[in-house]
Amino acid sequence: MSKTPLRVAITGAAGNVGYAALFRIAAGEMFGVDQPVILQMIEIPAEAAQKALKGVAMELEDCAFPLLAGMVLTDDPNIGLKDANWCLLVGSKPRGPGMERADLLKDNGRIFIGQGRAIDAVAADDACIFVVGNPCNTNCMIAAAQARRHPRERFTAMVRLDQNRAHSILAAKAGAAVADVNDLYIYGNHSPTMFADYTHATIGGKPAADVIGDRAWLENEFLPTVGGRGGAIVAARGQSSAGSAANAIVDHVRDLITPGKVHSMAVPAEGRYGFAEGVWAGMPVRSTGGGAYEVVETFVMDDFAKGRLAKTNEELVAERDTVKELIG
Ligand code: NAX
Repeated sequence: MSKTPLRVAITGAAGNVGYAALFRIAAGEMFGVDQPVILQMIEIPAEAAQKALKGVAMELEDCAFPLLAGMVLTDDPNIGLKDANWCLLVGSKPRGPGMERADLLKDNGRIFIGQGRAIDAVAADDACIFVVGNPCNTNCMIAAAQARRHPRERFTAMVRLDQNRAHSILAAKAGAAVADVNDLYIYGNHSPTMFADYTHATIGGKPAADVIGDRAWLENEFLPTVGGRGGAIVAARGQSSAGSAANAIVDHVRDLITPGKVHSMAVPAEGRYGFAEGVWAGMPVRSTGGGAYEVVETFVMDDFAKGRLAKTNEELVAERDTVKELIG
């Protein structure tokens, strides 16, 4: 007997990242090749966005995906998030020319308050909420602050693209296969302040720092290259990451529902690794099944790593404080 379809809501469904992610979800790459899905696609009311959304739905139809059990197209979060088992919050307002970061935080804060309330009102009891739209850590914190039915641990934000970038960059430097790089996790904000912890990473089972043999490169080139990769993609492509972001969305969710997988997610920090109370920070987690996880707290940081953690924490605290009044 076939499984009951999962309801997967996605905001910003007609945007770059949404467009790239939807086909992979419908193909079964996120939830498995025996799991039907109903895609509940949400866009802003503007005519152009709704028209584009219709076009995306037409293309999904044209794929004749056997797992695609239905589609909902809407501009209303209360319809799009209704009974959703997964809420992928991808859409957000981009930073305009001359716009202050604080204004961006507040504008997006309002969006995520609205969506957080809608999730609380209409999403499935078992809903997992996954925030991609930037600034994703703080947007996630804002959405979670609206939750009464869903525990805040169910709200996670994406640092997986940063982990994947770090893996590839380290593997290339070592002349090793990506699969040989392990235990490389992202801490803190999804921003250039993040810490891609090479100090515990291994390459072919040996400490990465020994294999690379160049601490200065790791500190002064590797970290800024990972942190600045998003900007480098924009400079090269004229558009921000879409295919790789969609791939990271698939990786985040697939690993979150795969018991035993250890991977990077932004989660409520609760003082772990020295992060402040209330912020959502990237850190390693081990999935325990059904979208649940436990934080891996056993990595002991050296002074350099502690300094990097403090820096990214400082930025998260500043973001939290900027939106404090908004969320009460
Ligand atoms: P686009 O501008 O191409 O698409 C965003 C879409 O969201 C637009 O179609 C817009 O109409 C829609 N939207 C805006 N507000 C909405 C709302 N309130 N409800 C529903 N839809 C809404 O951006 P795209 O390149 O797709 O990026 C989407 C978001 O992902 C951005 O915030 C971006 O910064 C963020 N990213 C985060 C990443 C991460 O690692 N955490 C990586 C990829 C991506 O850059």
